Amino acid sequence: MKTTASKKLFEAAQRLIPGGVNSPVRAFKAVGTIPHFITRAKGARIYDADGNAFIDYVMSWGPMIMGHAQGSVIKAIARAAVRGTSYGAPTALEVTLAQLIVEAIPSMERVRLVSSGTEAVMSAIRLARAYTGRNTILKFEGCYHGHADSLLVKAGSGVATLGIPDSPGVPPDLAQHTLTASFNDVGGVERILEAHRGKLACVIVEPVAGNMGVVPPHGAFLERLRDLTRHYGIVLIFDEVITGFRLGYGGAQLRYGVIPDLTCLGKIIGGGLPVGAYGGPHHIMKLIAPEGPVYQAGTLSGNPLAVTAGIETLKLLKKPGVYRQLEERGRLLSEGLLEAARELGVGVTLNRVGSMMTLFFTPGPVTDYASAKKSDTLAFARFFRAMLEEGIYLPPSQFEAAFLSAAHTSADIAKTVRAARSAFKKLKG
Ligand code: KE4
Repeated sequence: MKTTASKKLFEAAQRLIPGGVNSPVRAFKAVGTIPHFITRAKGARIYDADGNAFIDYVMSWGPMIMGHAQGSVIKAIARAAVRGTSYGAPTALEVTLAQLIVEAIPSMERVRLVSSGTEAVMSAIRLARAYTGRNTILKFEGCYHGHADSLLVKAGSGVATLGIPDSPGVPPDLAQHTLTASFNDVGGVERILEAHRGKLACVIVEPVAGNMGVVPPHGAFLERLRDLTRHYGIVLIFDEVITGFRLGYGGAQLRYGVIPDLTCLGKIIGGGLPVGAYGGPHHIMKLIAPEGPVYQAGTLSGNPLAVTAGIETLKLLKKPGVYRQLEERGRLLSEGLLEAARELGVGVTLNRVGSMMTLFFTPGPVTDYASAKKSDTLAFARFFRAMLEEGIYLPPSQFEAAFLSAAHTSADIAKTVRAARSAFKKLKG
């Protein structure tokens, strides 16, 4: 496969931009090859600077659920652009998007729009701390909530000990306020909540984890988190930046019937342009400035173009049958991949919820970060490269989610399964 143009662009990019990319995972470091510089995309396909075409399962890490360059979204953005790109003043568009969000997710009685998932989570954490008057937060190992300092923290030595920075530049005296438990480990959560009784502001969780690879909640995990946080007077935050409008029009909370206090959104609600959001009940959200004292602001929050793309995307998702097709295509792909792996004797585990999934190169099961880390990441990297050669663009890391869109056809899925069969053969070769 020709990669001359991408190679040249990557060399130029590395001279100007750290790692040659504007977000680390894009550098393909985990898969032992250079990134492909993309020039355009349409439907389920992306096209690189050397003219190679790929069926895309990254879909911009989730936002492009209706497919790339979707007709009505593009037309709406174009119409909005000629009216100006940013006013720094309120618009009717923001009211429309807020209305769509609170109608879809009733626990979000009030919502604040921001420009990224990181901003949404950072603001929700600050709000939970202000609302409870407490400083400590609890997250789960392997869950990623954006790059705000309080969230770049890893577990201390013992289960109830204080967090330690997971990146240089995060002050240890801030990291100590972040505790971590294992995903799906209710007992561990109970021990931490009891040991830190009266000190915890919030528990934040990806209701379906996507950032250790896809790991669904097992049994009554989410229900138990809801009961325990209510018992201890702790704010429960669902980080639905990935799952919001992905796992259904009401996100994971309506799919699983567990309602958090605060919800964070991103990705899909921007339709490929920068939008994040956080929201919850009126009695908590009224603390947010300028109504209340908790400060949060943003030059481009509620940007008219980004909000227009989000409105159009949600309108398309509201149409009957969209999620049924996403579910069906997700099932078709996962069954095809598992059948191919079984035929060729490759030990894998596939975790899927709806149209997001991860093929782990471990016999499994994968129920938390510790079991996800048992995956053979070298085998994954070889599989990734072999699939790329076959024209299939997977997320360039074992610990990410692959996403389908409404634009992926059953023919695309059949091609993907055929490609996987050849890739598995290469692995066994
Ligand atoms: P952003 O700031 O990247 O918009 O959102 C941060 C974020 C928050 N919460 C969850 C559950 C997320 O998955 C993310 C961002 N996801 C990553 C992919 N795992 C974005 C890709 C990247 O970092 O380049």
